[in-house]
Amino acid sequence: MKDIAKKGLGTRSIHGGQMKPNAFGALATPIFQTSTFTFGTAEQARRCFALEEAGYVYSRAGNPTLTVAEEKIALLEQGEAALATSSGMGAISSVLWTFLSAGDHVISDKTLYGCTFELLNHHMKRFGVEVSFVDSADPEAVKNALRPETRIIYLESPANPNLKVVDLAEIARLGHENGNTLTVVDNTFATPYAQTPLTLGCDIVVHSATKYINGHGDLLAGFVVGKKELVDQVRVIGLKDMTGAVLPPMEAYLIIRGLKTFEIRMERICATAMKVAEYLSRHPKVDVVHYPGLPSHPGYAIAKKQMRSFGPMMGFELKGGLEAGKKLLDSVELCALAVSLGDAETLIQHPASMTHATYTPEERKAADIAEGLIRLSVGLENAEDIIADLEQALSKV
Ligand code: LCS
Repeated sequence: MKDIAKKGLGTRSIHGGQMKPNAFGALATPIFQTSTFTFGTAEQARRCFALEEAGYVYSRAGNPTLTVAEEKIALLEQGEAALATSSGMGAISSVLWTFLSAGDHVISDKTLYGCTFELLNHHMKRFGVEVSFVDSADPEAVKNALRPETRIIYLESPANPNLKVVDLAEIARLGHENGNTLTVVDNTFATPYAQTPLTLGCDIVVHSATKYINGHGDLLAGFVVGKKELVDQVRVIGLKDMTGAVLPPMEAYLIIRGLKTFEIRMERICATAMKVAEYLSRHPKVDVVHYPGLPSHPGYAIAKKQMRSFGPMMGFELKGGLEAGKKLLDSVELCALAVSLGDAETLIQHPASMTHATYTPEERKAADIAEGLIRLSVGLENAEDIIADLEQALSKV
C-alpha cells in the first residue's frame, strides 16, 4: 500500500507488510510451514547464499510469514526493520549476544523483568561483560556510569513491575554523546500504541510480543526493531548463529491475526487502566498506586512528554502490606492470579514471590520493588466488572 508508514496505527497493523499478491488471492496471510526453500539452479543457490540475490533459503534466517509480522512491527514502532524471535527473552539475548564481547561494559537500570535481570546480573559476567546497575530515572547516574567501553544502555520504561519511567530521549542522547553506545529499550509495557522509543532517539527496541502485541495469551514471541543495519546484524549473528530463537510460522500468523485488533484493544485497555488506577488511588485500603497516568507518579511529567497514552499496566501496595496483598490475590474472582501480561483476561500477581523472585530481597529494595507490591495487567473485560472484582476482594482484606 502506498505511503503505509503515514497511515494510522490501525491501518498500519492491518495492511502493513502484507504479501502482494497473496497466493491465490487469499486475503489472510498464508502460513509458510516450511523449514527450507528450493532453488531452481545451483547458480541461484550460490547467489542467494552470497547475498547477491534476495530470497528465502532456510527458515532460521527468514520465512515469508515472519516477514509480514516483522514489517508490521517495524511500521508500528516507526523503525526501518524488525526481526521476529521465539520469545521476548529470545529477542533480548539475541541483541546482547550480537553487540557484546568480553571486555565490554553495559549500563542497565536496576528495575527489569526478573529473567532479564538474571541474564544481566548473573550470566553476563561469565562471558567477561561487566554490568553496572543504576537508577536511570536519574540521567546523572547514567552519565556518571558511562565508560569508553560502554556498548549498551539497557532499560525498560515503564519498567516491570513498578512502572518506573525514564527520560528516553535524554538517555539516548547521553549514549550517543559517549560514542559507540547503543540505547536498547524494552517497550513491552508501553507497546507501540503508547510509546515509540525509536522516534525519541533510542537505537533498538525489544519486545515480548507474548503480551499486548499478540494480545490473546496463546503464544510466546519477541521482536527486535531498529535501523536495518543493526537488525540485520542481530538476524545473522544473534539469531542465526547464537540463540537460534526462531519464531514458528504458525505463531507469526497468530500475531498477524492479533494485530488486526491491536489499536482498538489498546484504546479500550488503556482507558480501563486509567479508570482502575483512579479507583484504586481513592480506596482507603490502598497505600500507593504506581501508574504513570496519575499526577502522583514520580515519572508523570516525563510520561506525559514521551507517551501518547499511559499504558495498560499498573502496580499498587496495600496499607496492610504483604499479608493484605496475599489475601487480595486469594480473593479475586474475575482477575486471574497469573504471571504474564497483555492477555484479554485481567491478570494479577505478586512480583516479589513470582516474576521478581530472581531478585534477592536486598536487590528488590535497591530497585524499589516493594515486598507487598501487587501488579495488575488490565484486560479487555468491562471496566466496571474489573473494579467490582477488586472492590469485593478488597472488602475481604
Ligand atoms: N520483557 C518484559 C518487560 C517482560 O515482562 C517479559 C516477560 C519479557 C521481556 C520476556 O518475554 P518472554 O520471553 O516471556 O516472551 N514478562 C513476564 C511477566 O512479567 N510475567 O511473566 C512473563
